[in-house]
Amino acid sequence: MTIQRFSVRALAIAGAFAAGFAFSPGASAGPADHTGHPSAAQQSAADAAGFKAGDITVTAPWTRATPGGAKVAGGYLKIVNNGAAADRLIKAESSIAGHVEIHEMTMTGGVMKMRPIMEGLVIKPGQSVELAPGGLHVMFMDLKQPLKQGETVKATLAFEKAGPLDVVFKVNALGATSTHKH
Ligand SMILES: [Cu+2]
Repeated sequence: MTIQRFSVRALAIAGAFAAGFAFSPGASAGPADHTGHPSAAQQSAADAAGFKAGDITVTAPWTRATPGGAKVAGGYLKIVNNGAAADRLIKAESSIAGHVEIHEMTMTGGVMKMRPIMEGLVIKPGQSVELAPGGLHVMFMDLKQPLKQGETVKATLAFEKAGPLDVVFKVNALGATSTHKH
């Protein structure tokens, strides 16, 4: 039931993307206006606080710019479970990808291979799971357009208990290995 409800909502969200809604963090440095839009400072605070649904908080989602013709891109983020029960990341969707998988890296015969986690990614109560290069990651498959540095990618993560959670991935430079910028 949870999955069905998520799918309906995700479709609605994908439609909103298609309508051309643009997300531009830090585009304006002005003070908060009176139209209800967050100021740049408020947006930065929201980014720092992360994306929350129920007991789940997701922080710092990022991906990489893709070379021309690339059809896949990895997505990285940290998931914190502040609840008293385990939760699972069971699904992810984005309008920029034909589909999105949750992958882990495994060493097989000395070769690192990616494997979809079909049963979902468990986040134990009071613990966090980091999706990072070389390990767990979200995989955007069948990319519909190249990812460009400085842009953002919207996606919806679905948790078994916390439900759907809309997040925004920052697109870092081609070859970037972390979110740190100095
Ligand atoms: Cu992968």
